Amino acid sequence: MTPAFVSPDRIRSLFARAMSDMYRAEVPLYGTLIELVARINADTLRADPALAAQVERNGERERLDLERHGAIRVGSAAELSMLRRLFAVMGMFPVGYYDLSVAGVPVHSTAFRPLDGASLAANPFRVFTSLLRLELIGDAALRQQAAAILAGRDIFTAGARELIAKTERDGGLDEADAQRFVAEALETFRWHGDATVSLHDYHALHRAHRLVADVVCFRGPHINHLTPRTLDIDAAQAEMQRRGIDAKAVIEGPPRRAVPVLLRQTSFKALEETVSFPDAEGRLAPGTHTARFGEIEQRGLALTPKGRALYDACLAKVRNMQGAGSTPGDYQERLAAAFADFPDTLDELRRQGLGYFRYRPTGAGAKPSADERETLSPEEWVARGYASADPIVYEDFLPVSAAGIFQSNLGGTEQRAYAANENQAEFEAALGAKVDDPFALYARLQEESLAALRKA
Ligand code: OOG
Ligand code: NI
Repeated sequence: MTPAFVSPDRIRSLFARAMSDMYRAEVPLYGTLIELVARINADTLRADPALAAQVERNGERERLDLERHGAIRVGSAAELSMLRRLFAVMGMFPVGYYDLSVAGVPVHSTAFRPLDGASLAANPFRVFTSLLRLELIGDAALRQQAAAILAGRDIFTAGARELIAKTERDGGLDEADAQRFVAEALETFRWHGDATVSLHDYHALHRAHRLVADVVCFRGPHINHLTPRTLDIDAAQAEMQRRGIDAKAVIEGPPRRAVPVLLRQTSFKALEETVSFPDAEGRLAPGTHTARFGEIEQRGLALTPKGRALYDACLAKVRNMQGAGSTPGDYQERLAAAFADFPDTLDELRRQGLGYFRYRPTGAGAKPSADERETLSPEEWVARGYASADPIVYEDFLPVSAAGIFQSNLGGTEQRAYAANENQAEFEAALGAKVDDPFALYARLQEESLAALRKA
């Protein structure tokens, strides 16, 4: 008899819940953000029935209250490739490549997330995962020391390794194993109040780059934030400030718009936490480390390559304006000005091919003839009232925003630049797999909705 496997979607939901409970216990301010976002979302939906209907049609109402992304940073190819196998158990796969070295952060990254529409609707939990690039650290001795420390640690429990291998061998896990897997996997993401290196070594690694210290000096890649999704980030930002939470000065991403696009994010600054550092005799010395923070995001329409190119061009305009990003001042106004030419109605965004849409029969009034079914363009389906087109939500990240979030949590003033050296092939070699192209995934969702429309 074949065992009854539980779905990867269920394992991911269990894991996301366990992770949220753990982070809430470890970082109480996270609990405050969750509560604040839930209230703003309920208010927003009540005040905007059209948005409420769209969220309902897109099957997003359920996922909205669960929706989170987290982030971790790992130190070696072995760690990254094992993480890939761990996330695969939960139906999460690497999507996209992000080079953050351009922004002075010596990492490159991907996002592990579900791929298809049904899995995203069940629970879109994602983890932004960065790999440290020791080769970007100038000091050769320090580089070697860091590599040696990393080679000597195992960030996975024996139980997690065993259950990953079992999934790969048998094709799934039963309920009891799934529960055990979640508990074992959680251990990898836990915070450790004790470092594995002396305070002296910590400082040396910290001087190379704060991020090197964060990755190298601990037993595991502690989750450094867990982000809920709001329907109104301006309200969330105002509420954070009203409550005296130390929020980032500016909201990353596009300006506020009638049709939200891509991703807007804000965060509260990383906490300075007490950590103990062992010396050579095993005595513990007290010190501190800042890594963990809180973030809120608003997600909007996924853009096509054409839409994304326009977004990047608009954002570049703001960044070239004097003083961009340095002070909140009139940043939102400069941002809005730079995006003035970016279409801001669903119809325009769709007609110009700037975003991805999910088409559905309206089910009202006129129906297409068999002939029309074959020949009409998506635009004609909408124009003749046969179909509605709702925005497909952006499920990924933005490198410029991610860099801004990293920077504001690395202690503000620190600004370094590494020469741009994006190296996706090397990242994929470390990962042991290719990353998926996000545009292809959105195009597939759109195509599937059109195919269903023609069949309906
Ligand atoms: C990841 C920062 C990127 C986002 O939302 O863009 C990120 C990190 O600090 O490790 O989470
Ligand atoms: Ni984030």
